[in-house]
Amino acid sequence: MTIRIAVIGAGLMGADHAKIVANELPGATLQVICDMDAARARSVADETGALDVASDPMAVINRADVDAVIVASPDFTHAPLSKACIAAGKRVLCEKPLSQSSTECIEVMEAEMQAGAKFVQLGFMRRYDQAYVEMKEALASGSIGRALMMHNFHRNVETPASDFTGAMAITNSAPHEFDVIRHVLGTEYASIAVWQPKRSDAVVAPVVMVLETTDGQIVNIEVNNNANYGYDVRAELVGEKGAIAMNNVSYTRTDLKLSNSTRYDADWRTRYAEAYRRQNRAFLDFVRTGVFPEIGSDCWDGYCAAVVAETGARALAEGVKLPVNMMAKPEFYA
Ligand code: ISE
Repeated sequence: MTIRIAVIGAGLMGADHAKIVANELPGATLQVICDMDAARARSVADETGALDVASDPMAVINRADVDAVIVASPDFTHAPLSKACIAAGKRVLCEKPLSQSSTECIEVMEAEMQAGAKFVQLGFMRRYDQAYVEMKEALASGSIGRALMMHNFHRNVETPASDFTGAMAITNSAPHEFDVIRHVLGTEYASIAVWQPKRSDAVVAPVVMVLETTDGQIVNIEVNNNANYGYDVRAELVGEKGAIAMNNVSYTRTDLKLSNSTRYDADWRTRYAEAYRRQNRAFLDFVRTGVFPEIGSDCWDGYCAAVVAETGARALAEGVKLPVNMMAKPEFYA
């Protein structure tokens, strides 16, 4: 039986998810594209062969011919739409963040707990990227010994929006690192401190964060949303016996004039194309079986990312290192 999927939001990420559902998810049907902008919904539907278009997300979630939902609308809609999916008893793959407010994340967790089952998988797709998978395996096998440090870079060509700020580097971009690092290390954060170099012409200067984990590891993260040259994510996990670093994915190298060069991706959609495919296949299995994907991000993970981001934004504003204070993990998410 095919799973009929609605994609809510026909922007960059919605269009990308629609293509994956249409072309790379055997067993799924792209049932509806929903966007408040009817022309945008139509254009994505035409491109992907979606069966229908709509403009009211709540109505779409409740349609009898929709089995599962992908939410890729603006950030502030993620939590209310996830709650609507829970109320309708439908599994949802919700783009990150679950919410930028940890209080709102708690509300979604409460809705899930009341429903008695997990319904929300979060789109922290990096967990499915092979580099992070191998880092986690290296720790599990003991090959590099116990983890000591993790170094991370996250660079975009330019800020995604003109009103982007340094705080948003922490609340919009860094949550990917916050999530995948605690997933790889299997620990939580104890504190965060944040710095920004001063640049006279800065639109958004880079942000450098240092976090301590509850297991005593040190994590540093540079987020540079205006790196100019390409989408560049790097990570190196340092253990007591060795280290494991991510290689940039590049199929070719050009040799010319006594030098060689490789290409950068323009953004995350191509860099993480395989991770998105794996994530969305895991979501389809979740819809079919009701068993939450082994390495997927759930609402608790969304809450953790939101708490670290909120604390990081305050640490930047106040210029001090702050403790990361999280609620006790509910038994339901253990
Ligand atoms: C964007 O919102 C994302 O989610 C991307 O994956 C990330 O790389 C980028 O920095 C964010 O702005």
